[in-house]
Amino acid sequence: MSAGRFITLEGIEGAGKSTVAKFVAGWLGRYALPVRLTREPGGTPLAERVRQIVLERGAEPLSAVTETLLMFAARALHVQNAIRPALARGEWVVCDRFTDATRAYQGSGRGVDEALIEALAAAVHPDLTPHCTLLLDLPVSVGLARARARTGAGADRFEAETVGFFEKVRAGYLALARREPQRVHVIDASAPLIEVERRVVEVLARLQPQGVGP
Ligand code: T5A
Repeated sequence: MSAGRFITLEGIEGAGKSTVAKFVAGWLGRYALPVRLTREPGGTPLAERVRQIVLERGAEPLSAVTETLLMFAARALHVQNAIRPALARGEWVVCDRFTDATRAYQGSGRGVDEALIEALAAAVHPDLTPHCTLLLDLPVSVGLARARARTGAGADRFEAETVGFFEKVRAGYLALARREPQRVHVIDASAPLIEVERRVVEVLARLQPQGVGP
């Protein structure tokens, strides 16, 4: 059995993560690799329930720290009950967002202490870091226009945030990519989808196990 890989997709709303995640899963599937496509927050029945709590625009306020704890509560369920078992079976896990999203949204966007985020990451997924992160980067105005065209008036708690918030999130993501260039690959997501997919294949090809190629 060949070893699985853990691939994550990151970026602001409307960057194309879900679209590209499906493309990645399909591309890997062409080489008969076992693939698990998943997302955060969510990815298991209980974690999906936490997702509903954290995304809904309810009456009760949710502080930035509470939001962070809920993200990691969902992540703990996801890692324990889905990601680690899949990797142990040799599957390639393709995950739409992971801890970099907490670093960018709760850390850079909301100002939650980086030390708290890293302590929670170390507790929830010690020894688990994505092999490869595809950071789909594009101007905030373009991402929000795409996301809003799709969701219309039904925006969730994050989609209802200001442009200034998403500028901070985007800057946080780009800072992560500068810090970890071997893992985090920046892809221009404002390009036509076919061009984005071409760049993604270029990056994935470097991860290939023996016998797998573009
Ligand atoms: N969150 C999450 C945190 O704050 N902290 C955390 O730790 C985690 C894990 C939910 C929210 O939770 C927050 C961040 C989020 O606000 P989510 O479900 O991933 O996370 O929500 P969104 O980012 O809102 O997902 P979206 O569906 O809006 O964005 P995607 O997945 O990036 O975009 P996608 O693929 O749905 O594409 C959007 C539209 O653009 C088109 C697609 O066809 C679609 O219509 N599109 C393109 N059009 C032109 N050119 C391209 N290259 C295109 N690529 C896609």
